[in-house]
Amino acid sequence: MAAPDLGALVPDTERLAADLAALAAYRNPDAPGWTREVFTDPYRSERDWVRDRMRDAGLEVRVDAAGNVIGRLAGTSPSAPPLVTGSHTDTVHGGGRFDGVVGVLGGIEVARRLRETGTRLTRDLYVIDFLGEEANTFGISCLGSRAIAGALTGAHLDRRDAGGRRLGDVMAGFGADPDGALRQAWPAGGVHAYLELHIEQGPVLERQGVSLGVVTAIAGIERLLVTFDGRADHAGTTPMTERRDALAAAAQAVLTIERTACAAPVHAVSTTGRIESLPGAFNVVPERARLWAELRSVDAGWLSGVKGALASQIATEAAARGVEAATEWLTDQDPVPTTPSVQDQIAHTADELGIRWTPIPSGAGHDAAHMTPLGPLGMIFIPSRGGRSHVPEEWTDLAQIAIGVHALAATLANLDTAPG
Ligand code: HGY
Ligand code: MN
Ligand code: MN
Repeated sequence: MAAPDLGALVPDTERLAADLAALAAYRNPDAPGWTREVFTDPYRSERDWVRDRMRDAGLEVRVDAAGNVIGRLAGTSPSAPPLVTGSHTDTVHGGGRFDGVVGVLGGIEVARRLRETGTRLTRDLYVIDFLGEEANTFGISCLGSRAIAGALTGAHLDRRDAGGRRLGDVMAGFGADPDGALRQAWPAGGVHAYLELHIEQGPVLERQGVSLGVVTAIAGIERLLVTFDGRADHAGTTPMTERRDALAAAAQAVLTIERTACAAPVHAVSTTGRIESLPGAFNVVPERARLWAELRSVDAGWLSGVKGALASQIATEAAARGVEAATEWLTDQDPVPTTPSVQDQIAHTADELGIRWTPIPSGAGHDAAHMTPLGPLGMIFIPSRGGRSHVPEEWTDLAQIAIGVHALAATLANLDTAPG
């Protein structure tokens, strides 16, 4: 079979812009920025739109038990291990227009361009809009990709949110089949390669003036919930030396969590994203406080090793205030190195297309991190303006998105004929 004309696979930029604008219209009008959280109505209607766009692009579309929207473009040898691309279209609260979206719409545009240029791949190409990649109120992200990888468990489905809702019930209410989602894992090693296009969500590519990032590793994430129990007292009459102030202990823990990452000898970040305190009155010393935080690193040893030390430091500091601190680890997502042969394929393809690239680790988590059991995996990054993401200001120029989609299409075409 003749080698594909990679130059011809350049995306239709106007069509891509129209898709980006159409998808961006699906958001919660009462929330800031682009808010399309998992299981919400804007998310539900947006995925119906994605399903229709996949069909318009000539893909056979199905929604699996976990609620993943999966489009298939048949190859000439459907029995060969397939190629897979995709990402997510759910957002954080007050998020932006490009996180995840460029990977889903980019995959659909790749399918259109392959068909329009008559470029028949040997292998089937799957384009997936994974369910619920973002962290949610159940403390478990990447719901759809975990299900495909066989990593979604019954314990996950039994998780409850602050309102007492059970994840499995909420998935069923959204139209998924949660018990079926536990039995739908794709065969281990059954995929020729998984390749995801995503915005960098950081400042590196823009600062280096480079169009493409070849992702070398995806950071692991450890999320924790710490509960502090002190004693409520009158805020006016209780001497400072006799208080058991749960919120003061939590505030100290926030800084301890921050210092833990700052002092790390390897790549590490930490964030306390939420804190709450009870009874929450001006004139009562807080009796109970809770904080939700996360640690991230591409260094697996540091990330797993730091947990014990951090939990005991938080408990010791709280005890010095007469407050009891209990740490619960909510999720563990190990750091995932991408596959060197896929990294090389992306880099080689970018060279062929004359696109400047640089190797880059991902501080953000991605569905790709869960695709490891299925086969070789890679990610392509495109620049984020000012390094901003998870905010309404999130932005990537259309021309940069087009370069990323072109690189995605051409790398998939090259991977198609590359040995397994
Ligand atoms: O949180 C993350 O890293 C990803 O954007 N969901
Ligand atoms: Mn994302
Ligand atoms: Mn995100």
